[in-house]
Amino acid sequence: MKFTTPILTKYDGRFTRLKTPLDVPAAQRDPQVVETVSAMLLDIEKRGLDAVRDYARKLDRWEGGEFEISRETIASSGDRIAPELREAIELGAERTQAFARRQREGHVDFDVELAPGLHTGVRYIPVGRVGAYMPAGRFPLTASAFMTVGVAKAAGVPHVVACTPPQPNGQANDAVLYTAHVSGVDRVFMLGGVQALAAMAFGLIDELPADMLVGAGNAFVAEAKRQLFGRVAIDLLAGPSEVAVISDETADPEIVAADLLGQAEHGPNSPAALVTTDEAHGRAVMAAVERQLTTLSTAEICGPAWRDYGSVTVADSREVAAALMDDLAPEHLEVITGDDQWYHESLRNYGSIFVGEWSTVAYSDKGMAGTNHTLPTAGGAKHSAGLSVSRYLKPLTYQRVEREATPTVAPATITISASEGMTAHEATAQMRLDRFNGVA
Ligand code: HSO
Ligand code: ZN
Repeated sequence: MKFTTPILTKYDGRFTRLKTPLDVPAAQRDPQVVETVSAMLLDIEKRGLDAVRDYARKLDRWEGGEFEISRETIASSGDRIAPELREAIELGAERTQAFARRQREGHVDFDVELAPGLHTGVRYIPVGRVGAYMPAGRFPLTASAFMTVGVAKAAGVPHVVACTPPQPNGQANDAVLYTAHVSGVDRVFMLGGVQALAAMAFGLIDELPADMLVGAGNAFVAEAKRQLFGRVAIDLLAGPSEVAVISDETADPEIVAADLLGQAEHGPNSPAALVTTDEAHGRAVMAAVERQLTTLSTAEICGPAWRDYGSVTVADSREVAAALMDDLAPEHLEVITGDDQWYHESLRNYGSIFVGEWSTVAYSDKGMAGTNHTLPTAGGAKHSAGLSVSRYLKPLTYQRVEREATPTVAPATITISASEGMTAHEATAQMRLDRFNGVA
């Protein structure tokens, strides 16, 4: 199959945006998707498990029986996969946990005495109940539970349930089950899509509703999370996976091309952007992509992605290259240049950065780099970071005000409350001040 390449654009000094999925209507903003999900959520909330069963029959080809996957089936999933896959999954769990535990140590409770007797502080308390969605779409994305279940457990979440849709053979994917198992999952249900998220959020399959829903899925799953947000917390709303590379003449075009195709593989609408300070290098990468597409078994996916969502931009300085990237704010950003450290220190907007030619996105995708692969897409990296231990922790504040602190808090509270006309607020402070002064 022959795919046309994107055109190489020379950055001409005027501000141009790189191609992003925001340039096309995102699936989750498709009114059809919004309406379908809304109707399903209302129906499931009203009719409960009966509605879940109806949707499971219709959409998951579920044939009755328990949704819950037994402890034995989960525990023995490792025996049903190849030994080298089992070992790879164990390594991924170990790495992801090690990174997450280290990040957990960075959240340190504190207590500060802001004035004599005025003690305030923060305690990091994990969310109580997490529901993780483990997708099994075009590819099973085995590592997903490291990031959702495993990191939640490292944060100290006491109860984590997971849902995964049945495969065409009616069973859950064993590699996915084993990943969830080694990540410490408490319960797993074989349930897909909107009905799975609704069942977790409404407490229909577990004893209690989930407080937070995490995990990637298709446009319907993302839309369900968006509509349930508020009632539950969510990790983020993921669109098509993205990759961007900044490289120059010091980079191997074959490596850059492979890494662009490496994420374009996620789907025909997965953007892959190259920004380079060297035109000849940009052209060499484009030629390498074409060559690699002729032998790649998933060229049917990567090819259209590259054709429709690929971009190659020549910037005339590293400052311009960095500015273009910060505006794109890609999910994954690779830097393969003679100036890697400068870029690493200068760039501000990305889900996760991969510095140097030996760092490739797939290492993080599959859990081997220890970092989380659940990252903001579609420019979300401008305002948010990806999933991590921090997302599962609530920095809860407290105040313990001793009698002696009263003169440092009450009078100003009285003044502000009185000026607002909030008499009842004023009274709470006045009463204490009077007692402190011994007049009441
Ligand atoms: N790149 C995806 C995660 C993934 N890819 C897992 C392959 N396996 C979203 O960050
Ligand atoms: Zn990926």
